[in-house]
Amino acid sequence: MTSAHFPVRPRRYFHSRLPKEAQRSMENHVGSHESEAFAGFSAAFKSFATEAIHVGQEPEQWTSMAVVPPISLSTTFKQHAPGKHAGFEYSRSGNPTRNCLEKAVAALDGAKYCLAVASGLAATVTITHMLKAGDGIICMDDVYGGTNRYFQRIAAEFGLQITLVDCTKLDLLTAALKPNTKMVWLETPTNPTMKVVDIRACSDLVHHHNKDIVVVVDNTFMSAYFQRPLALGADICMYSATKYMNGHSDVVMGLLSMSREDLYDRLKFLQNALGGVPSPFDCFLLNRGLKTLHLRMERHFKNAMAAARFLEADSRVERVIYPGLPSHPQYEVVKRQCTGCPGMITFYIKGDLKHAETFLSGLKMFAVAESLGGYESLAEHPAIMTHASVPEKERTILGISDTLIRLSVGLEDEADIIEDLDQALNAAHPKKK
Ligand code: P1T
Repeated sequence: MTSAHFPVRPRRYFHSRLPKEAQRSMENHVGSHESEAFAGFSAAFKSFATEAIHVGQEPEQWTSMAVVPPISLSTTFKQHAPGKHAGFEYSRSGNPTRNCLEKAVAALDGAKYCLAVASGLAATVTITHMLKAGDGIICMDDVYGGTNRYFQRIAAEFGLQITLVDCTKLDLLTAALKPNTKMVWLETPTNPTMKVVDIRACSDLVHHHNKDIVVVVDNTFMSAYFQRPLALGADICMYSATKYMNGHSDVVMGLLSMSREDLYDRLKFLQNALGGVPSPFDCFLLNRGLKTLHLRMERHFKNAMAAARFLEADSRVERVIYPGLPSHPQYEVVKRQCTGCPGMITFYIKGDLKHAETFLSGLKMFAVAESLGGYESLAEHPAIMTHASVPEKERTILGISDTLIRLSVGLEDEADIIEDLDQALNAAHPKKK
């Protein structure tokens, strides 16, 4: 038996341990959001915080009864006899610390299974290895630059047919479906133009066409706290866990959640056979990060909402794209599909490249840096930084222009965030005396 056979705890198992009366009172309780920013959004997922803190972490699994899962650094595990082991053989195929993390993430995604891999891109590569030369992938037109680069410059070289489609338009998705289509890759909200895809509508459409097409959602921007792609019909929920899931900008990791056993068996095989697994120390850190995911995301939303409103009202800003604002083109989908919005804001500054650069250099608290989803506020210029590998023609069509700026609003004090944005806007557009 390998670690793959350790069952993920059934969801809501705490619930079933409670006295009947407490169970009844909990059944009426839906997770509550505290900030007014959440008005109109779907209710929080039930028992999310409890599961983030407890699922997969049971002290009884260790002879020491450690409350915090230990970091199991051993690369190999003693067998009672050849082929007869206690759940673990070799750390690439299964590791106790990784196991705790995978169980917790599966619960948070409402999934039966989860697999952790070495990075978000390793997750993308692992999934794509389920396909073979000649198969077709439909990919959302706006995705993280590295995902675009992998599909167009590596997977395509191996004979996979990549078609980029704006999946916010269902007729375009319908037209793109071909007999060889094996996978539809959605990212929502998209990086960096924040387009929101209706996961339920796309999954239904694709599966109605052919139930065997695998629908993947890159859930990096929303995190498990704000969006559950599997409950909306997707087959695989994928993360760059480097971002919100970890939340502390100190781990690079990818995660894959799924409930279909056939997909799990194949991806578990690929996780081991391709070999891109995370270290036990990184698993420990990520597992720890999950414990505060709910608290962090609520604060990211509150801060980002305030920053988005400030920017939208500012005459030095051309346009703000934030899914939490009623001005977002897919605002109705967002409210239906998500329980809140993350700290990611994209905006166009008035002027040209010089204004964008002066704004970025003028920031004092925000760090100009790639990545996102950590406790600290970051700002970047996608055309020069994260999306430089996207061909210029595609960038132009997508609106990744010289004046586009992407913010990852952190957990600092709201007033300080706005003050920093304001003074950097002043640097780019000095007020006339
Ligand atoms: O960096 P890595 O953990 O390999 O994840 C890649 C990835 C996948 N999907 C999305 C939506 C992402 O944003 C990323 C990584 N993105 C950045 C580094 C960035 O600054 O946008």
